[in-house]
Amino acid sequence: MTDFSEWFHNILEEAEIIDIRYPVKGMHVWQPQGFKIRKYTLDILRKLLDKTHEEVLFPLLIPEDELAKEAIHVKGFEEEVYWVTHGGLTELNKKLALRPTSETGMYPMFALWVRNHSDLPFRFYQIVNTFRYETKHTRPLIRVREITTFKEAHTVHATHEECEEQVEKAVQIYSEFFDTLGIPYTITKRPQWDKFPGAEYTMAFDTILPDGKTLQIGTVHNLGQTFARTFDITYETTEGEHEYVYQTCYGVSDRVIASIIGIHGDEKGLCLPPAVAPYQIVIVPILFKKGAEEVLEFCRNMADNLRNAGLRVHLDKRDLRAGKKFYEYEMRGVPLRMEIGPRDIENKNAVIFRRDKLEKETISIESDTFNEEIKSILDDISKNMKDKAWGSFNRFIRFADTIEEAKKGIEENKGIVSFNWCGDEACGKELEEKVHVDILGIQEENISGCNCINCEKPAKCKTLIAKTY
Ligand code: A5A
Ligand code: MG
Ligand code: ZN
Repeated sequence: MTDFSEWFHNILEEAEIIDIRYPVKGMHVWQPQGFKIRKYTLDILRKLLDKTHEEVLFPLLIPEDELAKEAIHVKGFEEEVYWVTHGGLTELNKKLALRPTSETGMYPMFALWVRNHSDLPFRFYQIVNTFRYETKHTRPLIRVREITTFKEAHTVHATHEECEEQVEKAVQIYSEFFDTLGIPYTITKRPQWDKFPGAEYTMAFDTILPDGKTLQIGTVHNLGQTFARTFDITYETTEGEHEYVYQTCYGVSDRVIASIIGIHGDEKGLCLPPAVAPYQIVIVPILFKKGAEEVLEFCRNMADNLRNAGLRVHLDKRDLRAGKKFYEYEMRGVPLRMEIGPRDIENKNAVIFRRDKLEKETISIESDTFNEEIKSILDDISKNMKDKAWGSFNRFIRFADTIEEAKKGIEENKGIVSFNWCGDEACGKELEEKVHVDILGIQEENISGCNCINCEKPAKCKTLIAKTY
């Protein structure tokens, strides 16, 4: 992959994931193939969240006065908010914001819902579109102005301690989510000056795309009592006193789908993890004039059989050269292809082709455990894709002892450089300038016995930098 950006744009178009020709900057159309990948990705996320969360749905519009209430929060988003100012020809006396995120839409309602300690804790999430008037270069799925797949969770607790535990739990949920998708990541604490507006602290997940630039794919925020105080969210304790609640929120977006596509793809196109592939298996019948009907009948039975075992199977009966079909399914990233011709049926064999390894293999179709074997091959594909992705990811990470080494690491190896740092804002910003990078965050706190790579004062933490999307 010589130019990742070009590859990414081409594959979105060729595989019919997203059409970027929609005439509003930063807003794109999900096509059927893309929509399916998105749907299966969300199915995984919903399944993980539904164990401990409940799904809700809030309105898109937030009144100006609610959005403005939390001063730090609104300051962080003011340049990115889209406004609705008119209803038809009538100017609204209260402007309405398209949510850039939903804290200020949800929390006035939370204030009504939380009454006493028995109402707590609660954990809600919603999957919605949010709007951000991004000024940095927009890119499909990566930096969009309509985030079409914004999953935001919001939790409310009685104690600060419970909030910290919730942050840990959220980090675990996202780790499991990315693991299922085979997406590698780092988990760091964002520098204080770059945390989510209104948060006490922010934990970030970053992955690395094939060009060596990092992409923030998820964040978990401990909001402390900031919003509880602003929106007056209180509960009555057993002693009859009124206390402010503690809150967390965490979110992921379309960037997860960008990562699935970008990280697993190759020169031949998409390579989809079985968990999200629209078709996990495609069966291509190899037809000759003689015996074509038998072959088709055999393939139909096999497809039904695999579908009954819970797999997503497509039987491609089109009158096209097999080679043309192979090319298409490789480009579309179908994890497993089966080729079945008259000779295979005779020999009770099928030729399978693994998209991850680009290798053919002959398997027996006779055995009682055929479906199970296919499932275990799909599992092996998932595992192999994950291992491969982590391998490339780890090659992108270097440790640096000096600023020169850090610069060299970023220039030559791309990816992430880790180093010891004092943790001071002024030093951090100077370092970002010197190396032309962003600080992703702190990976390890409370280290001692070494010095800051930049100012040489005692180092307090191990930190990661990279060129970022
Ligand atoms: N309410 C909290 C959860 C929140 O809004 N956090 S956030 O601002 O950090 O956004 C959550 C995630 O959305 C980010 O980690 C990032 O992965 C993604 N994101 C943010 N801006 C985006 C954009 N313009 N396009 C695509 N994804 C975006
Ligand atoms: Mg932003
Ligand atoms: Zn320093």
